[in-house]
Amino acid sequence: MTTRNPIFKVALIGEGGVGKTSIAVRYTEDRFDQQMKMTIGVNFATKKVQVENSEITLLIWDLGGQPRFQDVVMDYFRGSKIGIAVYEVSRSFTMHRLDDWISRLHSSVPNCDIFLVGNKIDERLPGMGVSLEEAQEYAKKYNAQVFEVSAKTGQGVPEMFNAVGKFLADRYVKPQF
Ligand SMILES: Nc1nc2c(ncn2[C@@H]2O[C@H](COP(=O)(O)OP(=O)(O)O)[C@@H](O)[C@H]2O)c(=O)[nH]1
Ligand SMILES: [Mg+2]
Repeated sequence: MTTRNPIFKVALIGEGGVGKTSIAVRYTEDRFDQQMKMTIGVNFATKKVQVENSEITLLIWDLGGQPRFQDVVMDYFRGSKIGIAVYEVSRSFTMHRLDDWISRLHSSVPNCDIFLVGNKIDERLPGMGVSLEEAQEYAKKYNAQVFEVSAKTGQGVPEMFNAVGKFLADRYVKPQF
């Protein structure tokens, strides 16, 4: 069978400070930086994901989340296949602010699928912030899968991106006959 290596654009979205850049860096470089610099504009990273018999490449767009950059980032959504919508599990407003980010993404790419990702689980205090159940309830309106991760420890990060890869392969990579 011919092996193809399709490339899919994946956009990280969410408030500044929730850990979008840290998640991308953890996944693509397997490191963590406690003093991550604020993202200005957009960063790119690529990584290959093996999904059963096919290898796909994720082109990860990491957009600056600061309000004054929002006009700039609009155009960058174009062509995204998945929006990874990131919130911080200890700060529930960062999850609710995702409505805004997702509607912006959808105004550019109406059918873009959403993954909901709660970051910084290493800092979670019992009974505080967003529970997994609350996130799953919130995710329903976007038909989104939910993952909880820590860019700091790496917990859940490869599993989340593997699920993204599997989702893309199931949806877009058809056997060639
Ligand atoms: N404790 C903890 N801190 C994190 C985690 N991910 C990111 N951070 C910190 O949160 C801050 C913002 O991270 P950054 O990746 O720049 O967020 P972004 O603005 O969404 O790209 C930085 O100081 C990171 O070191 C995590 O999983 N756990
Ligand atoms: Mg950033």
